[in-house]
Amino acid sequence: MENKSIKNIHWFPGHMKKASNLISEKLKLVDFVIVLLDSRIPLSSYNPYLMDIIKDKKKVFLLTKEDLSDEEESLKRKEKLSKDNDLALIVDFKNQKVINDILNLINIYIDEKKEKYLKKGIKNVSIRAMVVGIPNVGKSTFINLMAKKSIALSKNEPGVTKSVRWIKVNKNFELMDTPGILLPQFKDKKSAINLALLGTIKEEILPLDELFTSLMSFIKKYYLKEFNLRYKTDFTLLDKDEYILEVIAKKRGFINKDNQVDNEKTIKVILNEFRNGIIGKFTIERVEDANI
Ligand SMILES: Nc1nc2c(ncn2[C@@H]2O[C@H](COP(=O)(O)OP(=O)(O)O)[C@@H](O)[C@H]2O)c(=O)[nH]1
Ligand SMILES: [Mg+2]
Repeated sequence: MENKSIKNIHWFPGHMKKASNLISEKLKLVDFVIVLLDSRIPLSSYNPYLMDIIKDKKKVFLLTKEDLSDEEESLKRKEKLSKDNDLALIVDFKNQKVINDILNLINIYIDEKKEKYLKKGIKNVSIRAMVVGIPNVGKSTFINLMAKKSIALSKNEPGVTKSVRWIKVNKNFELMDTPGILLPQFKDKKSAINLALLGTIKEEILPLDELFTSLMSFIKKYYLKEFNLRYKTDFTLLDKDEYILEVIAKKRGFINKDNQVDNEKTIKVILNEFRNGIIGKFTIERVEDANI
């Protein structure tokens, strides 16, 4: 049973290859890559397949959805990601100010390039980047924010790949207007569950009760206090998941006609509140979990 449910959600290697080829092709046109990672699941949004393709490029990691994740964990993750020539920043795209922070960071690369070219007597340099990330991580939101800030409309690039257009953000920086979409890679069942918990992959792919069990074991381990605050309950580590569901269902009136607890509805509501930060700011994949 366990292995069966996960088997179906492995992407065909062909799909992964196609997505990667598209990215490799466009990669030739840029100086560096902006990799978006969901700060709540930085491991599962870090596709090792892609990381291999972009290993020779400089990277700016943006840990997105700062408003939904555990600040302390995001800071630790940022430290881990900022190494060699790579930069990292924790971002909340709901806050417009974030764009300036990102541009300040990118200035580091611009200055490096300027310095290199100045030696050759070239004064005006510009730098180009593309955005990559798994679905729902905030790629479109970010590109739209950049487009609003830009000084020029996207323009077609004659001669090069026809489909590539650039957003001229300022005189030194251009951003490819279409992101590279990554398929999340399910390294293991845990990864699949984490992606399903946040709705990155359809929750129907895993049985809802299994998802709830995983959610509760995570909540019990790290955030029972916040959970109790949200539902005005006093659950302890000893309480069984069925009991927790029953209590919340009754409080919310999620009872069927025949007086049965509507488990499905209750789980869906709790999951939805979890995803939207209503229960609290949570990081599922924590720095002590694994090394990246
Ligand atoms: N709370 C929050 N939501 C965000 C943030 N960035 C993006 N979103 C939301 O996440 C969802 C997916 O964003 P989108 O840009 O379409 O992701 P894409 O699939 O990578 O292009 C949308 O509902 C966005 O409004 C963020 O920093 N915080
Ligand atoms: Mg999008």
